[in-house]
Amino acid sequence: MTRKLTLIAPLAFLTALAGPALAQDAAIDINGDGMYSFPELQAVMPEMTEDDFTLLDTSGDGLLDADEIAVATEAGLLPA
Ligand SMILES: [Ca+2]
Repeated sequence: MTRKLTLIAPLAFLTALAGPALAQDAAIDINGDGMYSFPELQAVMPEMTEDDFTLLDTSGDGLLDADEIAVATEAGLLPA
């Protein structure tokens, strides 16, 4: 029992540490590339229009990277 706990504690610590780096939601980022495409976002937010997406995609590469997702999430435009 004690041995099991000593294994779990460091794992929980690592998970907490990795948390903030993983800003992307796996439920949205279907292909797991760490970025949101318009179809991926529209699948979970049907009200999202291509114009909305273009506003969020400040670099204009057609994908929302971690920085763009963070800005949109802070602005309340994407689910946290
Ligand atoms: Ca982009």
